[in-house]
Amino acid sequence: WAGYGYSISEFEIWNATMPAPAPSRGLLPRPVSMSETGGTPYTLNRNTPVVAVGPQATAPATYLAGLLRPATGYGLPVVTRSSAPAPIVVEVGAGKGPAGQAAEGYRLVVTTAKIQISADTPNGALNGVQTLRQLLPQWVESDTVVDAPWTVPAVTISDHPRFAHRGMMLDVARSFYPVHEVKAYIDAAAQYKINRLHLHLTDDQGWRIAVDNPASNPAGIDYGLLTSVSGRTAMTYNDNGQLMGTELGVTGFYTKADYAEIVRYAGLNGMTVVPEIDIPGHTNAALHAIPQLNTAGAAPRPATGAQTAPANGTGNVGYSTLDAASPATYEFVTQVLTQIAAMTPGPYLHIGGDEAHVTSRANYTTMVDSFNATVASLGKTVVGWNEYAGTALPQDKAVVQYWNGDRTAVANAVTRRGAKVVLSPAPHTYVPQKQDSRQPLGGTWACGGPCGLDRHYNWDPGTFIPNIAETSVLGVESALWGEFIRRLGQAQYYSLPRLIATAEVGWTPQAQRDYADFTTRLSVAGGRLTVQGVNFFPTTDVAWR
Ligand code: TNX
Repeated sequence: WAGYGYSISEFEIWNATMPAPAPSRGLLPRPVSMSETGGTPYTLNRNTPVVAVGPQATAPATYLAGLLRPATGYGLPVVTRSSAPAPIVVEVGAGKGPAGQAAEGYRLVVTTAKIQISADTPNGALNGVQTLRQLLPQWVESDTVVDAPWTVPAVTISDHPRFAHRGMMLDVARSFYPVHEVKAYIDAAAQYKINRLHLHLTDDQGWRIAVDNPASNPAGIDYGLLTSVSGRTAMTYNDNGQLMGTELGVTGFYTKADYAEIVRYAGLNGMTVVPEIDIPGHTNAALHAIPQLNTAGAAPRPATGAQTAPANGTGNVGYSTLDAASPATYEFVTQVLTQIAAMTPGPYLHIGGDEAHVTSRANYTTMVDSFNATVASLGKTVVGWNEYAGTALPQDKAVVQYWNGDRTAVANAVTRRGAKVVLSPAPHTYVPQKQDSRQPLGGTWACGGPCGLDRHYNWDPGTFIPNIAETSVLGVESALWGEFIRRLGQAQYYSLPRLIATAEVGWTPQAQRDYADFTTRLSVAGGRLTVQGVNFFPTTDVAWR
């Protein structure tokens, strides 16, 4: 063997069957309750159908069969039946899942003779499918046929999330991701039960969503310019404030059909899309494209590349604003939000509101109060970054997304306006922050140094904002800002595995979370991600196997 460059012992290690780490069989996120019932595992059979019980079971059953077919090469037809007995069953209906966990809970029972997933809702069943998937050998992730023993250990699992919102934000404005890359990003996250896709669609560097010209258009705005002009811009800075040479961010934009396809694909994967139009700051791309948005007599703003980069810090942010005194501002915002609302089936519309550093407090309040009311009139729940916590939030119908700064203002929004909270504290959820020198472009401002996997794991969303009840916390969200990250490969490299930490922070009860246990379970996930072709960061915190 020596002549071939490897030794027998290495070969044996490579060839050995790695035992799954106890407890919880390497499941991510860790389920609320699981017992190994022992005995002979279930073995998938070439001729077994996947039986959907209940009209709503077809989608999760189809998803399961679709996951299993490429690697097994089995046909796995999905058939519908009205009652349960069969080897593989996905059952959806009121009262089928764990009591009191209708939205997303599931039960998974595996015996020598059968696999059964039961839930009240399709998304609950989908969560059960994602768990089942992790109980199969990692080769199930292969997109071509593998000759492997398709066994599943005998277990009984009853599981549900701690928080309803387990999100990930993708900044497609600074650097664009074509639809197929967004889908791959969804694929990697969905297996960890991430259920919100927040798309940061607009910023200084680009405008990434098509808006049509409306019939009534008093200001004579050509909305097509948003994408024909600012769907091409993308001049970006790294975290040290350096312009990335002549290397532009990726440019492009989503047509309405593209956006509909993302919404559809996210939905198949149990994810709700939360679109963000960042206003009144972070608006250089709109000001550059639409002359009417610029203060009367002023020239349209130049593209972002002409702006001066700061010496260091968070990239070049906070230098643009809409004009509070101009009627065109409100006409434009209402038109854009109306069209985004119409193409978004989910309940949320995010209006940004962050870092409006060149907007006076009074102008900020005037504009954001108005934008809040516009979102409410469209029947959506408004979401904004925590800078907007003090504006006129619609009563019991607003979400504050915390990233940095004043936590008391967020608590006040909860107490006074009945707002809910999504937590994206920069040190715990910002994935462009570097983990070590292998991520040279990453920033260090959030943690005052590297932001490792442990920082993303070791925090409690239930107590993060002082003096509010945990029921006011909708959940957590990982944020992939795009100043220097380019394309899917880098997005995955910076997000994973820290996104998995966020998934578990959002899912697993605090008392059942332990970093050593987490990294032990994670140690077997690297192989699975590798088979999937996901470019994760092999952090030294984990003894990858
Ligand atoms: C702050 S976080 C921003 C973004 C940047 C990020 C990283 C937030 C709401 N705004 O515009 O991309 O820092 O530099």
